[in-house]
Amino acid sequence: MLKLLVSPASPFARKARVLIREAGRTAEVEEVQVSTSALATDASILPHNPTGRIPVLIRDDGPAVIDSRVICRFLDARFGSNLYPEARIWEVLTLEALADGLLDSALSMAYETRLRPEEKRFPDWMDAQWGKVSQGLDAIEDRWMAHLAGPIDMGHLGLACALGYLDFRHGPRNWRDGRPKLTAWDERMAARPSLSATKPA
Ligand SMILES: N[C@@H](CCC(=O)N[C@@H](CS)C(=O)NCC(=O)O)C(=O)O
Repeated sequence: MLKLLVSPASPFARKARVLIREAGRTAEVEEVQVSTSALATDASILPHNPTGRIPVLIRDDGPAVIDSRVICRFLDARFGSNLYPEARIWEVLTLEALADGLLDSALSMAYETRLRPEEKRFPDWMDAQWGKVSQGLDAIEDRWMAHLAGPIDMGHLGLACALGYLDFRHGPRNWRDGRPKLTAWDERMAARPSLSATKPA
């Protein structure tokens, strides 16, 4: 049995959890909840991932797999779920990387407000990180909607997880403003059972 180290709020872990549900293979992966943060690592992660980050996929047939992009690729290969179709592989990987890039910035902003003491916070850092999120969302609204109208792949799922995290941690910044196409797309995606079952909490 595969074990996936997750937390209910983690958008990177959510990508793998969504893939497992899209593939209909929940019976084959035990999701193990850990409580970890950049300042307080859950010790159970470290033997598998020395950076202390989740998600981690613990296998019974080989070494653990780390990083959501590697885990999703591994699970897709194992399940044959075809969420990385060869015919458009570079677009899929690029969109997944872009969604992860939004998440890197959004997560670092959440750490800034949730972990850093108030007197040490740096507003310019927050603005610069939100700038990256905004630029990424604008690029998607301008250039990726044709891809997003096509069959579901891991780029779509990664992006839906990133948008869900923006709502979860940065709702007041209202990412939907000025992005009607992405807003409508997100509404349709959020109704998928894989995404509604894994909403961050
Ligand atoms: N690039 C990694 C990022 C993983 C990541 O940053 N995970 C967060 C939770 S969403 C984490 O474990 N943070 C704890 C830490 O930074 O020590 C991935 O795609 O899996």
